[in-house]
Amino acid sequence: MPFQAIAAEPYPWPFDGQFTPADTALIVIDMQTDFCGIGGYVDTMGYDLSLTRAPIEPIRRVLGRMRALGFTIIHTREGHRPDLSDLPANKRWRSRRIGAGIGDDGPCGRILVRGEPGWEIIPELFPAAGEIVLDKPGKGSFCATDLELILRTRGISHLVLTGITTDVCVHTTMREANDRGFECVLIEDCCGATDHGNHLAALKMIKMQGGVFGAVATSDAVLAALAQVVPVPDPAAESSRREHGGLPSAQAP
Ligand code: C5J
Repeated sequence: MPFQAIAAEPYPWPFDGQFTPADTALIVIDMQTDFCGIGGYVDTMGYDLSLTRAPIEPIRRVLGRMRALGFTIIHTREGHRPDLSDLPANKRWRSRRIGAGIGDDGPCGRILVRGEPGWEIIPELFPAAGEIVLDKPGKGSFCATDLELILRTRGISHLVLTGITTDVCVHTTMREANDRGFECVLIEDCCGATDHGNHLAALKMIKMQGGVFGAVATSDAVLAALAQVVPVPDPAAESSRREHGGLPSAQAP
């Protein structure tokens, strides 16, 4: 079931004209309480939660549609082992400087630690049974995870990226994916950053050099593309058309 290209910038996505549930995955990055919930990591750092909560509803719509159409859905969670053995010292040191030490106690449990309430994916976007949930210790989804193996095993070559934050985990993942040859589109209203200027700059960076990391689309454009199915040629009708000099068989003399 192929879908026509999505209206996107700087080119209609994907570059090869069509995408299907068999070759395309939706990635929902780090929609965790720590990044968009009251008392989480981002809130503790003092950022405006409305910026990282803005994509919840657009993601819900795109996720619902792609889920119903049978696309591979992958959710990621940034977080560390409870013993912090995968937490680099510099990451912890920097987070403590801004008053939200990773691994330290906060209103939603230990900040960015696996299994803690703040680390959970928010209820609005909770994964459905059978969807892939990927735990990552870093910003990129390919670093120290089995994401690439999962994508190659499933024959996925195209990625639709959503989540938070645009300029950190989403951008890092898009860059990692692009370098590995995956054809990527980021859905701009399905992403948000702790600084709106950084969100806009991150979108601009993708679109330079003819789409240096891929393309940028809106959720409306994705949903419009998903509403239109490209007809798959019927081999029997095709051979009948050829036999009757190009006329569809119903009209053949
Ligand atoms: C950050 C993320 N911003 N998910 N993580 O630290 O973007």
